[in-house]
Amino acid sequence: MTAIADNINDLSRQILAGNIGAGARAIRWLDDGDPRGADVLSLIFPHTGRAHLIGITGPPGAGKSSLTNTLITEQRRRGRRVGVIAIDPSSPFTGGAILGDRVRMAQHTVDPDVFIRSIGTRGQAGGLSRSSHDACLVLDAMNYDVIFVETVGVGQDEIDVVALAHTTLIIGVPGLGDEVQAVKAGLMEAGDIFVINKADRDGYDDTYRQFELMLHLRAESVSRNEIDKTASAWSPPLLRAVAKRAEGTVEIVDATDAHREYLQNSGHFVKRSSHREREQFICLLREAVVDEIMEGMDEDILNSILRREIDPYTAASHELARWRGNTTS
Ligand SMILES: Nc1nc2c(ncn2[C@@H]2O[C@H](COP(=O)(O)OP(=O)(O)OP(=O)(O)O)[C@@H](O)[C@H]2O)c(=O)[nH]1
Ligand SMILES: [Mg+2]
Repeated sequence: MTAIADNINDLSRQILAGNIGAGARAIRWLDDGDPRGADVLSLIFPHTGRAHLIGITGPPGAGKSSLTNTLITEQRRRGRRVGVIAIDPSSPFTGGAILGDRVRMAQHTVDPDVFIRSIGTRGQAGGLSRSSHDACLVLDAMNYDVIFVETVGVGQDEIDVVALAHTTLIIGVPGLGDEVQAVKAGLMEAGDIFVINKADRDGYDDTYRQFELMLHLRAESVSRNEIDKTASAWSPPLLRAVAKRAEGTVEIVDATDAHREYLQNSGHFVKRSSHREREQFICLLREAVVDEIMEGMDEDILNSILRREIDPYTAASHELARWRGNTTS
């Protein structure tokens, strides 16, 4: 085994050759905000854009990791190399969920064609989508064919992450009244494929009917919206699964494959990819500009706002004008 390179040129070459240690190092640099991470990214970026990104989300404990585990097996059976990014939104330090993921996907950790990474959010706003986007790029450069991104569908940040994938899987489970409501509110729009897991549990039929109804309502509102006709050409399937017995796995992979084909044939694969890159670019730009403005900001301006001497809109445009003056002089 070759040693993992310290310099960015060699490390990038190792990443492109699929070296797992090299990929892990780059992801860590990017996660830590180490500038070497961005340098590596600039070298590997031209070699990305090929992988099929599949987001998996749903309520806590819905069986997302168990399902991902069976999906990896089926993807491997179809000859594909698989990357997994598991996001732990709640506890970047304790890593409780991360440990659970490791256990549930343990059988794949010895397979050189499967790479599983867990990433935390480190608390910063927007950090979640940035770290997961960066990690996806590294895995993409390592030539993984399919990349699963697992996140708990509880907050807007998490929904944003999976909504940026090419294909978004929403996982529901029987008997969770409130969670179904949550799914209704935030996740229905984002889903390309819906799966009701734990179909061995009581209440499956009721949950199935609820989802069916929600999908029906969604389809109606889509067909009324004539703006994006091609988007309505895909009608999201509703599937059943028992992840702990690997039931429904083949059908789910058939569906993600069909969705990929649909995206490619309709030009939406490229569209979704560019939307993703655009979001990332704007996010980075916004962060950099705000940092720079804040750095030179007059502390008193905040006090002036608090004293009602100046309103926040005027204060913001003053600060922007000051920054512009500094950058153009
Ligand atoms: N009865 C039943 N239990 C299941 C099924 N799939 C998963 N479980 C169990 O549900 C629990 C949670 O599974 P996970 O795969 O960790 O769920 P998760 O959605 O990844 O959980 P978080 O990442 O913590 O939100 C575990 O105890 C699993 O064994 C299923 O199909 N049927
Ligand atoms: Mg999990």
